[in-house]
Amino acid sequence: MSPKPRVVITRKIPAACEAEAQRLFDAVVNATDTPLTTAQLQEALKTADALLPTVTDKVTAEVLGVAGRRAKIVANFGVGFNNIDIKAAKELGLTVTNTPDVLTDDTADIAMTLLLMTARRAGEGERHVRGKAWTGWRPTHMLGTKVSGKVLGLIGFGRIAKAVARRAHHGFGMRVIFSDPYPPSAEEARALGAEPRASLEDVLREADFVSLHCPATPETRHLLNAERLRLMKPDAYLINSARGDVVDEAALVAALQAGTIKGAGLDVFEKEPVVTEALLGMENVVLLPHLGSATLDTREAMGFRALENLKLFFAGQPVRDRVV
Ligand code: 8YV
Repeated sequence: MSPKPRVVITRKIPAACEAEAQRLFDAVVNATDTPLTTAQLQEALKTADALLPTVTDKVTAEVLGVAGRRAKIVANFGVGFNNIDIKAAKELGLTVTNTPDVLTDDTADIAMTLLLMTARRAGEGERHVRGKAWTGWRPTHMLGTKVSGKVLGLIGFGRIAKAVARRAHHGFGMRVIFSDPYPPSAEEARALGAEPRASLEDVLREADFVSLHCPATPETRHLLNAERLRLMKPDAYLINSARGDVVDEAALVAALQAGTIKGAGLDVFEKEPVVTEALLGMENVVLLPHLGSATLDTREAMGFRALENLKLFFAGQPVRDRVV
């Protein structure tokens, strides 16, 4: 019997996934659960048949191009793969997979959580109660923004955006508009209660809430820059559960400080885990530590999906979620 393929798993994963990884493979888990360095990632690629990284691992061209590389597949734990240099992987003939579908609902839930929390001032209200500042109910206390009937603008209309549209339209009675370079059929959009707009700029001008759902690529880096943020209504909110790179965080801080937008709900940041200091002091901003897919059910499903890709690869079959 040939030895089991060796797989380096860069972070602690749910126990059930780790057990399955040990059963299927000669799995090495990073017991320290801290991000691996460039040298450690290179070492992993030299000594293992596969790497199972996450968003915190910078799998650069330098890492992938290490001399004496043994690994032939990188099975990312996550749907986003901006942590991996896909162009380099392609050039080197490496297979890269991700974990779509299984985290769609959870991530859509986090986008709605941020939307509701910013609109209804939930973070601020929590701090108010915990800070023992609450003196009691009054008609004008902590008034927020009504969500029902408002316009939600989705930038990108892939799996997660569609799940947000479904929740927002059918659950919260919002009007949904979107822009996407690859729009769905008119029928599919209609079923979700979503109307296409010709451009991203049109969405920004019309929406009361703008929610980002595009991948982080060189083309979408700072898609929301100072100029585009200026197109948003002064009483609109920005929600980001996609990737920090899509927003120019300094420009967002400037817009919030100048009051040209009303608030923001952020699950992702440009330099995670570092968050621009000014944001930490803003009451009209809700900040979450990249919790999009953070439920046990979904993290297990993500782990099993990454392992399924590895299993298929080592069985010589087509992987389920090929990126390249
Ligand atoms: C992941 C995410 O948990 O899957 C993604 O792209 O943003 C998160 O939900 C994280 O990125 C781990 O790779």
